Amino acid sequence: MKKRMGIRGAIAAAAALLLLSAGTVAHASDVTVTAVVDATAPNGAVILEPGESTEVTVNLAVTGNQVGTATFKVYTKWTLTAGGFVGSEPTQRTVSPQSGGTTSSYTVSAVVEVAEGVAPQAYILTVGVFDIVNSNQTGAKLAAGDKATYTVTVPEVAPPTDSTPPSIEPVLDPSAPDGSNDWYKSDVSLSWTVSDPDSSVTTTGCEPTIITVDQFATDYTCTATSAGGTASQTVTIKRDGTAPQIEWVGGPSEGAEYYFGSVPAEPTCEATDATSGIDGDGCVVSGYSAAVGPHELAATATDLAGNKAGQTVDYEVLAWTLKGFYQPVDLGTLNVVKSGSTVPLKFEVFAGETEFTDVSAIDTFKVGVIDCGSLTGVPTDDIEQYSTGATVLRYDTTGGQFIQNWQTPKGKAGSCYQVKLVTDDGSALTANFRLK
Ligand SMILES: [Ca+2]
Ligand SMILES: [Ca+2]
Repeated sequence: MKKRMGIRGAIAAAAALLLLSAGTVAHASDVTVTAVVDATAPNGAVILEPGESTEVTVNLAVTGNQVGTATFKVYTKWTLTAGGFVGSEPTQRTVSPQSGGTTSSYTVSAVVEVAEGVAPQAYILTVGVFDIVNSNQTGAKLAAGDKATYTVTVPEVAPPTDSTPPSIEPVLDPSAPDGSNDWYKSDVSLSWTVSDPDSSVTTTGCEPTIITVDQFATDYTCTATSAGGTASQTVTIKRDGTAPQIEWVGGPSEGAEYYFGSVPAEPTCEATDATSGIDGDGCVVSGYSAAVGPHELAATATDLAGNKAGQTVDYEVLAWTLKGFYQPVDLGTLNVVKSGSTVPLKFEVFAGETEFTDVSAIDTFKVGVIDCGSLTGVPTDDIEQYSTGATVLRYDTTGGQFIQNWQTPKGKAGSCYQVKLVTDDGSALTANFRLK
């Protein structure tokens, strides 16, 4: 007997579970439990955005005759996901035996929440009881009754309003041209700051870039579009980090030596620049000299970006070689000569191996009185040979030398004189005389 009753009870429980899932009234029972969600709003509704939740009250009524004790369960939490409602956190209630015509009530507080990402539309939550267990296996038993429904509407998210296009700002490093005339001389880093707090942005031409090579003026444009419209910004970048090229035109050669009188004329220079061009000063030469001594020529040029170029040429101007005075005059001694006589000053002038034969190479011939006392101790030498020719400077082709005939002052016996012959290059020969 007990065994057969147990079989019937199992069949009844299976039928109850089946009916619960089907959402209809259990006709095989004498008593039903009817679920109603939110007594103040039967078949109520709520609007919840993703992430929001609300509390609801589930009212349950058990009506009719029930022989033994029974239990049922109901969820206290419902989560709306992309796949529908998922119940959790079940709570259990116990129904005591009751006679026909009576009703017992049960209240369950529950939470309904909407997960993030749920699409906007209306969803129907169906609430019912489950896991009904009856202590008696015969007679009137508890079974599931009607289910309640509850509508949860996930609203359309209102599109953001945006009436302004994105803001665009170029970010430059260096922040401003570091050369003259708006030229950059160093590498230029360009990026863009694009923003729109109101809506999403798409961009064109806003990729960061680095300009490392010289270029003429080039435009870079960043265009950005949002729901508020399209904006664009343009920056112009020109770069010249290269100094001009300089070329000498004529002039002395680097490291060269020139004898005085043979120095090349002052050179000019030409400057070229591939990108920004040469500034108004052009190519400038300084330091030229044809005088005896070492010299350094400098050529300088600046381009419009401010890059400077310079070149130098070092050369030396050599003095002439003066030989003489020859006999009868002696150098390093005090020549003694009769007052009023004419002394031939004989000498040669060479530029390297080349001998000058033109009197134009001679700059000056000067005679000055000097204090004989300053010559004390200097050996003396009598001049026995006096000149008979012209008293002017000439080149004597026979002797292969210059002759400057100097007529000594008359009536100046006892006086001392110094003669000094200076050539065009500044070289000089001097000799001292005492008249007798
Ligand atoms: Ca905007
Ligand atoms: Ca340049």
